Amino acid sequence: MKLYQSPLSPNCQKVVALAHEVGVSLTIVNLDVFKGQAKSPEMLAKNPNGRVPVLEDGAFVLWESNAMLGYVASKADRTDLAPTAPRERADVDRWLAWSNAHFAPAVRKVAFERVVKKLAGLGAPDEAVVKAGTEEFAVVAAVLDRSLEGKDHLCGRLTIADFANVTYGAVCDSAGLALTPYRNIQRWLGRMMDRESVQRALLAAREAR
Ligand SMILES: N[C@@H](CCC(=O)N[C@@H](CS)C(=O)NCC(=O)O)C(=O)O
Repeated sequence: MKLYQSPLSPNCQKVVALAHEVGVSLTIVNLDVFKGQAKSPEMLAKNPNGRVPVLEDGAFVLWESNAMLGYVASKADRTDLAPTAPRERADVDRWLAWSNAHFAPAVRKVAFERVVKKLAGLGAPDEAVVKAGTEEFAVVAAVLDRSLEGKDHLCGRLTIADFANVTYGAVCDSAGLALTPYRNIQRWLGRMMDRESVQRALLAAREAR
């Protein structure tokens, strides 16, 4: 399988981490999204959204990182990570949707202003956006923290829901989003970041900086 990606993107890192976790081999093609490489005619033909990641498995092309998590887990026959029983599946789907709709947008808002702009030479952070993102983050982090009470993983045991959220959790520190008030998130994030699969994905990202 081939993954078109940007190493700095949490959406790409989560797919790489899961692939390491389940032993699926990925051929990585790095694109410079700041130079518009995700929006070249060739890439737009693969993903009309002009974004990464894009996964190619033979003639099958898939975009949306959380869909990729389900696909990669299924290819590896890991129904423990992507369950099929209706309620277990729905629980995992809930956290995939929540990540896309709430957690990722809040973290991304602040990370873009404070981390990406610096890396890409896009000027100073817009403090109004940072403030709005930080307020959004406080709401979603409280939800995540409460949901992790008494649990090692989001759905009770390790699933793709943890992979969907971990790389956004991992970016909080460098974005200046403090996790100190959220003890359950800290414990869960520490547990996830101890996994070799996650470490390998994040190391590749750091090396690319
Ligand atoms: N919902 C999509 C979001 C993809 C996305 O926003 N990717 C960003 C990198 S994290 C991107 O390609 N940005 C480049 C651009 O918008 O030009 C997913 O989860 O795959």
